[in-house]
Amino acid sequence: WSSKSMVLPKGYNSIPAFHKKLLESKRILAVCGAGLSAASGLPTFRGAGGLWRNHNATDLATPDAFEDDPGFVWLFYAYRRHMALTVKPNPGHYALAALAEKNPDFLCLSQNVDNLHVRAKHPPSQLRLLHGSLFDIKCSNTPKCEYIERNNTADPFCPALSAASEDVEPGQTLPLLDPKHELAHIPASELPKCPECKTGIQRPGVVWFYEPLDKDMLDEIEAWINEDVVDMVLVVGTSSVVHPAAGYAERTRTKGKTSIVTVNMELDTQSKRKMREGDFFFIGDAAVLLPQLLE
Ligand code: BV8
Repeated sequence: WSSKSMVLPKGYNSIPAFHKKLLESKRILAVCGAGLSAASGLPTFRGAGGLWRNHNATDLATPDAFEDDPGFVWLFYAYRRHMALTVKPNPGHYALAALAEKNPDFLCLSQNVDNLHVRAKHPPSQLRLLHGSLFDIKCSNTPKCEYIERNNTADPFCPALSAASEDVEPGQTLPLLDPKHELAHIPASELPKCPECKTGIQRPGVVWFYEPLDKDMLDEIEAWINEDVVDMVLVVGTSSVVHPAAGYAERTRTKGKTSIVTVNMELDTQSKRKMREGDFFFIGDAAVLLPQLLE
């Protein structure tokens, strides 16, 4: 079935119709992705200009990749920390934080590890960072070793990684992702050891592929969704390919008439296919659209 035959719901991109639905909505969930931080200047993962364009995610964001070459993987994350530290939250982050302040029944799930929601003062009890944070440091022996420490400042994370942050201006393609750029190999011995178990290496506190998300957090989200009908789900700036994050929007529909509101740069066939009566789709920059929609 071609996208031509797909009928989009009436008023799917009407802001007045959305505002009416928002006024009637009590329990609201948001699922955010890299597109929310794009306007802040952080590249997304997939698509043109994506961080993973020259690599697939499993080169960089898996325990095996870290096991094989921790220095290589740390260069990528030192760069991501460096960039996240040099940019600021955008009006999209602030609009979500303002909605949380106004409505205690609004819960924001974010796949982003850039700490921009926190810097936008999003109420912590209404924010769940599904994939952890670049600014948490764990032990490579996780979960056996439970060491975790917040480190908001070190840039580069350790002296051995200075190559990643000195010669890379924010927004520049990391030498790592530019295959032409020969990178010095950083031996694991130059990376800081875990201060707790003394055997592991300190690693970024993010959830890699094939790693489980925090179980307590998942149980909490499950309970929140099952507690009562969810009136609205905002799906903001995500390609919705990574699970379990990608599954939440459709899962909320089972409880009742849930309006799924997507904010994305493109209305792709996959999204068109999933749209139902009462859903909305706003095409454009989340940093511009969210303030218009939520304030
Ligand atoms: C797990 C952290 C199990 C690191 C990331 C079920 C079905 C299928 C697969 C699986 C499944 N369950 C598990 C899997 C495997 C895997 C998975 O989902 N694979 C996919 C790729 C098929 N999932 C996992 O491995 C997860 N773990 O389930 O564990 C388990 C259980 C018990 C015991 C052991 C294991 C862990 C997933 C977490 C991976 N970590 N990141 C890091 O950041 O480096 S994922 C990474 O991609 C990011 O965190 C991000 O969250 C995620 C998705 O990317 P997006 O945020 O969507 O960004 P993207 O670039 O893709 O898209 C940007 C979008 O924004 C685009 O749509 C674009 O159009 C739009 N946009 C751009 N600019 C703007 C905009 N929109 C608005 N405004 C703009 N200005």
